[in-house]
Amino acid sequence: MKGLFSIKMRASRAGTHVSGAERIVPAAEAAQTAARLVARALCHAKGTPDFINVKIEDPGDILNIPALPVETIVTRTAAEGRARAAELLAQAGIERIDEIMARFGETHGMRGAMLLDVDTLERLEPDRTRGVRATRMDDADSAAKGIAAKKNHYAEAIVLASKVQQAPGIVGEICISDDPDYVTGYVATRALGYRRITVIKDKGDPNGGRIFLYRGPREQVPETIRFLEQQSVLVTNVPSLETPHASANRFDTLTEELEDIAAAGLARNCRTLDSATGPTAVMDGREVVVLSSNDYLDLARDSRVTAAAAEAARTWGTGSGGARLTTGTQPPHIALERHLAAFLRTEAALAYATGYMANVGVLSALAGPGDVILSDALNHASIIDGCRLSGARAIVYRHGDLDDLDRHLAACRSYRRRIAVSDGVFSMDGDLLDLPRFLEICRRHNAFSMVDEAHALGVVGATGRGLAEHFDCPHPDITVGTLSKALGSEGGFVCGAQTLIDYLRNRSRPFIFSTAPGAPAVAAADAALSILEAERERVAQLRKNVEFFIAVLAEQGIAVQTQSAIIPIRVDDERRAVAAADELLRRGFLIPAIRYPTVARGAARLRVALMSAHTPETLRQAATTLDAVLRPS
Ligand code: WAQ
Ligand code: MG
Repeated sequence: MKGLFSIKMRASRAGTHVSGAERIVPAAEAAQTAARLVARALCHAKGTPDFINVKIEDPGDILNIPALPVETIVTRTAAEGRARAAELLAQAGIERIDEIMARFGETHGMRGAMLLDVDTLERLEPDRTRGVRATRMDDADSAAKGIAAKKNHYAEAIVLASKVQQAPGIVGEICISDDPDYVTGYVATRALGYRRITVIKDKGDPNGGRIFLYRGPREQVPETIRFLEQQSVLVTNVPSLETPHASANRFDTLTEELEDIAAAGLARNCRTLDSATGPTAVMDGREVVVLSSNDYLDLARDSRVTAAAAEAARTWGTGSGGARLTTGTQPPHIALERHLAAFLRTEAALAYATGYMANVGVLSALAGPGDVILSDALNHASIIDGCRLSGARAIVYRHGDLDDLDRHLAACRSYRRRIAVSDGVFSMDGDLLDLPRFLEICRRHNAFSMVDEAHALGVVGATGRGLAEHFDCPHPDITVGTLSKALGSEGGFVCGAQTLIDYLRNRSRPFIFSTAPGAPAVAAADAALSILEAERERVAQLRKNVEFFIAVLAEQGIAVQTQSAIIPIRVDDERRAVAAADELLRRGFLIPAIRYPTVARGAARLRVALMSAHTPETLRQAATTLDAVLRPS
């Protein structure tokens, strides 16, 4: 006895084996190791045991042996894995391989291994139900590696396999786990070492086993078994796997995550609409009512807008071919920026390729370490990402709670720049920022005020000029907007003081390093803006539609609220929301389910967005259909 203990744990429930493990550790670590093994047994995936046996004993003579060298063979299917295993055995001079592999039909449910004569294919183990169990072995560095803490298939298998190949007469081993979730197995021989085969069985298959391959005289078999069962062995220099996921194909972690997403009812896919999207569109060969487009004023297919895009394509080309600061600026870009600034009555404007990039571009340029951004809890993802990218301190204040904003700003005097940022119309709830109050607080704390008016432009305010018009108050320091919603095109922009715009042109990386939006998109937005200015009845009609729809929903007993054209209908449960959206689509209404992570978990909703072009009949039908689909059956 050299101050070492052999510790064996086995756990069962109702007489059936649940888990087992063993260690050889210095006396000083025996108590802790035993406790860890018990803890591990108590939280085993197969269930809680009703019996745990821990045996702590003198290990007797200990043989130190080196670990087999390890190599990983990546396979994608069980069939491929077994074929590779067979090839390896052939390399090791073993014949009748197909017959040997077929013996795995007999190993299911065995606690130990089959001991098979490779030449005669006779089973040599005295107890064929149990098999031969290799025990009394450990990684010489197990304590240092913390192996006892949880089941580690590889760590245990490499120790076992290294010991087994030292047994007299053993010429190889094949192992397939009986863990339904563990598809990696191995083939081991002294010459080849330990060859891990990443996929050797199908996921979900509870059948596995071990076959120890023996070649030698019968008289030696008892000594082989004694060695496997009695000889204590410490395995030195066990190679560690490069990564925790080395057993898997590198795409497996992606597949697993996708499976988790799907299981939670959160899988996402793109639907194809086979027509221009207006108040109706063609999907899968039939017409559906679209109640979810942000083309609020139906300008994306307006002939004047599409003509402007076509004309710009002919004149300026479809792509700008360069960043704005190199060769990408053309007259349409300048014209649009002037037009936007004039529309919002600010000094200047700057176009971005998308609204997302405008938010990220402003925040990451304006704020950095030493600055602070105060952001509403329900701000759009692009604002959140802008906060992250900036490296500034980000403080999230409670949604719509401007007292909270005020308090936080009061505590942030020591920062170089303070930026308060909010959606103007909150994109998932349709509610409005109290802009006058927001501006007053920002002014008092000398903080930049920044508002994203993506869902406000063309919708909020008598002529669609957004929150400042609605509240009859000044604009924030920074207005972010989009060309992709009410303006029916694509792209984003920032409006504000000339100094701000000059600064962004020099500092905003999404602006500097993106190819300029193409002239067709830019000209389309410009033309749409002219229509918005000329036809203010579109904005009025949209507002009428919202009021009408809320009224007909109320007739159905569905109470909703909005201050914009976004109307959330709360369903809460993710799967129920998806089922409702599917059923609505079946009935010809396209209203998407909005789920985590776009909104909080358990706050799933159907999100209606109205257009000026929806007719009262359509809206009434939509309300009755929503009622039919959502009414608890
Ligand atoms: N001695 C002999 N046979 C055993 C022993 C043992 N100590 N323990 C298990 N077996 C037999 C038994 O029949 C099981 O059904 C079968 O082996 C599989 O056991 O590098 O987890 O514990 O990532 O499920 C391979 C690791 C993991 C591959 C194998 O085996 C890698 C595994 P399991
Ligand atoms: Mg197992």
